[in-house]
Amino acid sequence: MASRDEAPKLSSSVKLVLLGEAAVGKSSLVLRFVNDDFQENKEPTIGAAAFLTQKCTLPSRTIKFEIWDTAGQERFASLAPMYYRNAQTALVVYDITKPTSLIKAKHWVSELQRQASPGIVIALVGNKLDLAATADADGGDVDGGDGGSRAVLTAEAKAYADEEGLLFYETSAKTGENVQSVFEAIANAIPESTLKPRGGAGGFGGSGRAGGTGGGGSGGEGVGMAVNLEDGVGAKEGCAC
Ligand SMILES: Nc1nc2c(ncn2[C@@H]2O[C@H](COP(=O)(O)OP(=O)(O)OP(=O)(O)O)[C@@H](O)[C@H]2O)c(=O)[nH]1
Ligand SMILES: [Mg+2]
Repeated sequence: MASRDEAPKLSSSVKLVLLGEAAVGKSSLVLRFVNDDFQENKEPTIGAAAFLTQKCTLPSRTIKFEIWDTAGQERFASLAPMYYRNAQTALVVYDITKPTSLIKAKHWVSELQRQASPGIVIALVGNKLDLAATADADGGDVDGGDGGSRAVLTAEAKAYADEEGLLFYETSAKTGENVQSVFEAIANAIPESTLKPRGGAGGFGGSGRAGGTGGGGSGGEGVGMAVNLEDGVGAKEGCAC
């Protein structure tokens, strides 16, 4: 009889894509998750997507996330399918201070439901929770200050997420609140049947080539460049998951 206790931990790579309106904090969430860092004036992602990896060690499995952080600006939207096509999981991010960003997030969710892999695990993430001010999750009284307060109710977004069968979290890349929890929840939610053994990185057109189409005439700024922090400062053994 095989001993369950001695069964090797499942170790797999998981392709994760971040989608959402510009400036909702996708890159900031990744920066917090991978480097435990935050930048107040983070520059927009330009061209296509950035690529980073991060390991997440759970009691039952080790997941190496291959993270594709897409550019939210509308002019890059047509590039997104090449990142979500093979993704096993997607973080669809909105900004809790911007209702239009939730509308955009819903568009991404329905596009994923129509066009991504059938078993894709989708998490809806309301970011910038630190700006929620004093408005309560279901009270919803926006304090009308300097644009820095909640404008999307937790209950509204949660109800939508429940309806669509999405994971749901509110996060702050700035303070780090709930950021690890999102990735941990995703790591737990990926069905074992879709986990592939480690070593099969790539996909998305191979070799991390991002974008490719001539969106970036002005050059520089990492246009179409895949950045893999695994070999550099970004890689961490395990995460707080
Ligand atoms: N207060 C606050 N600001 C945040 C948070 N997350 C991101 N920001 C700020 O919001 C701005 C946009 O963040 P990014 O991470 O670049 O947003 P993005 O979604 O990657 O934007 P694109 O790359 O253009 O799609 C930056 O100035 C960040 O510092 C957060 O949780 N709280
Ligand atoms: Mg970005």
